[in-house]
Amino acid sequence: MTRNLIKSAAAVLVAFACAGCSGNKGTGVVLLPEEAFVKTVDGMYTGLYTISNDNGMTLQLTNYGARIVALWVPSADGGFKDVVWGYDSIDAYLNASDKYSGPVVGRYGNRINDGRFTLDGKEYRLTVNENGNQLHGGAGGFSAKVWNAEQFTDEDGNQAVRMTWLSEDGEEGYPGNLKISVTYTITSENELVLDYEASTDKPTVLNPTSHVYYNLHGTSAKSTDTHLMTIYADSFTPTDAELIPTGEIAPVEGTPMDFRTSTAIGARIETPDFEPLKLGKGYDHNWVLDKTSDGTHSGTWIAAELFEPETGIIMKIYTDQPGLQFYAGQGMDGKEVGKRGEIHNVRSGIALETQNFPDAPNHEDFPSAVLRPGETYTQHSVYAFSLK
Ligand code: FUC
Repeated sequence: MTRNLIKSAAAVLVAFACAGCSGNKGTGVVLLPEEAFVKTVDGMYTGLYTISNDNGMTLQLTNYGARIVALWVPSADGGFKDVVWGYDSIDAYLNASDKYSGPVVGRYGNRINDGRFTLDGKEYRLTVNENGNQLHGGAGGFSAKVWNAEQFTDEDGNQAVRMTWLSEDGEEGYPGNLKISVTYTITSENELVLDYEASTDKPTVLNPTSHVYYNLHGTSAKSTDTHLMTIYADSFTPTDAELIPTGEIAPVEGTPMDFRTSTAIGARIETPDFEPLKLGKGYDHNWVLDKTSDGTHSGTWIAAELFEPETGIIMKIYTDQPGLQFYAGQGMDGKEVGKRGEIHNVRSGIALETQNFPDAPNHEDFPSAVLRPGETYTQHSVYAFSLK
């Protein structure tokens, strides 16, 4: 009798606990608490935003860097896995030595040689933050800004968060006041959709991307070397030792860069004497996407497919961008402690960034990254989750 009373009291407590779960129905989903993300940074409030679908797939975002902090997707065991790297508080993000865990990066994702480019005959000097080059829009780029966030339900009934930022003329050296928004949507098909939109009042260059470290094991305690990957690309852009493209477009055929058929990430990553892997200390390159459709997701092509046999989780990436940066996490050193107390060991999270080619503003034969007044920049990228 007493035991039953205790049991029903526990049931009531669980029911109350779930009333605060933002509609989350996923078994085993452990939400980060909103309080841990409340702070004032640069005079703006940071917060945590949670959206989900009826299947229980759940996304948590903070507006600091318009950043993904958790993404719970179904796994083959009937539960859910959080497939992104991250930390459990805003303070941990502010103090992290790796600034690129989950944010939108820009204005220019990846590198701009020597931190300079010429547009309409005028040279622009950017801030530099890596070997005299600019990486991911500079130290004060999009990933370091507190964006405005608005949570809403879209016309299809999907939960969404729109992040907006006004990047002022001269920010990190870029011309033009640039208005940008990135909308994150979780669909009923277990897709995470990112829609970018931007406009400027002066000619400028732009290449925003989502810089998330994925691990389909659902824990950074396990290496991503076991993930099987397909990249739909016949060629890639080789780089110099500072990872700046040489301008060459090289075929992947016959090299460890060939992911046209599903291959374990760890299978060839340490291939000796293959120059691009030596320079990158592993995979850290831009693949030139084939732009072929698999018949789904109109207006995009399939960029990559990632699969982890242990959890059965598949992630397919669709985009309308010409390139995909695949970085295998070789810079991780095991010093950072993330969510659930997990250590971020070497190659325990991979970045797959839909993008224009690195340093395109300095290569006439790369796709143009120029945005002019009156034009609208858009990007549509989909991360579709399923099980095998
Ligand atoms: C990727 C890489 C870089 C860098 C960064 C954090 O985009 O291209 O080398 O380490 O992420």
